[in-house]
Amino acid sequence: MIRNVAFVLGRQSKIFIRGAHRAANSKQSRFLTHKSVQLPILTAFGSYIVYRSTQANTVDAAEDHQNESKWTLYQYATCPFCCKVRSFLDYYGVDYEIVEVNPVSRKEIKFSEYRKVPFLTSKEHQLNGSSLICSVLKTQLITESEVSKILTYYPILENEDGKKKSFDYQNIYNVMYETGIGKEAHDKVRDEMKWRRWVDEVFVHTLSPNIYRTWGESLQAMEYITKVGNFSDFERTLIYYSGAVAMYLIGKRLKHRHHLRNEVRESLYEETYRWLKAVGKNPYQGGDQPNMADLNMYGVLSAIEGYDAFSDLLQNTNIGPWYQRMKTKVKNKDGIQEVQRLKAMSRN
Ligand SMILES: N[C@@H](CCC(=O)N[C@@H](CS)C(=O)NCC(=O)O)C(=O)O
Repeated sequence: MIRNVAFVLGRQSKIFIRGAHRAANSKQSRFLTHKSVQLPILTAFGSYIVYRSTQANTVDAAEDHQNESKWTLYQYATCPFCCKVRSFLDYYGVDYEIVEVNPVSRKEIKFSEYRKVPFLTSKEHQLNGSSLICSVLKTQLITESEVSKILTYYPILENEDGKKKSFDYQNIYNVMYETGIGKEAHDKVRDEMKWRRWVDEVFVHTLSPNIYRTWGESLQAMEYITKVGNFSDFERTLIYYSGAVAMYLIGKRLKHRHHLRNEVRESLYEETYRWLKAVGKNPYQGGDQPNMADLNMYGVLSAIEGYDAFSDLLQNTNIGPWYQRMKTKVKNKDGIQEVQRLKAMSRN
């Protein structure tokens, strides 16, 4: 992950170290090449690597967590994509339980070929990635079709880029209205899909550089992340300090990678205004009621609630009323009524 402490850990520490080398030619070089800073970070990462190699990885989380509840969400509590899935599940009143994955050992997801979170499992299925999860479950809620049938609408394509193989689900922003929809509804659906993609490809990238913007903010984020995440006491202490340093630096890299403004708050505000323009005079982007774009935007934004970046956002834009409306909708599980309405409409 590029958006959360988990990013610092595991294989991502390699990226951090590579980043440190690159930064030797940049403004960050003064910081990174200073021995008083390098040593504690490298010691911390060194001890982490030794520690990780001594961990036993024998938990079969799939079996442990598959019994009572229909769906199990594998997540990092603070990851925006996971927050997005939780908001979706809560809004539609879907029954689920959570497995908080340890970002260091990731032993809870050893059984899974898909190496990221969030993913959702049931006895028969595994849904990988936040947008696929939302689209498949929304389709299931309104059509009541079998998940195995619904999954055929989201085929996986394999990409081979040199040695690297990756897999992409298709149509992840499509809810499959099996009965077909009229022209007006179709235009709305296209708009909804466009904004859902924007949340994943644009908006979400403004978050990390903003929550790790300064040393103070980076420590604030790490304090929260280590508090709610699944860490051992040893990892918690190690990550609080080394993670704050690493994420501060990674935040700067991400700022460049995603072409954010030098003052990253400006990018956060600009993109938020873009969203508010799409909402327009209506209470929601979906009109009188939230659509999937509202829900997804609310979900990722809720990942930074409590941070300075979020209070600044409330003070400098007028996102507050929309955010509050969404929060209430999710809390009240209003999606349950929406599904009933949609089902009644398709019967008539
Ligand atoms: N497109 C995926 C992105 C998920 C993602 O990037 N997850 C991060 C956590 S926020 C992750 O698991 N990264 C791998 C890791 O931390 O090892 C989605 O929408 O779910």
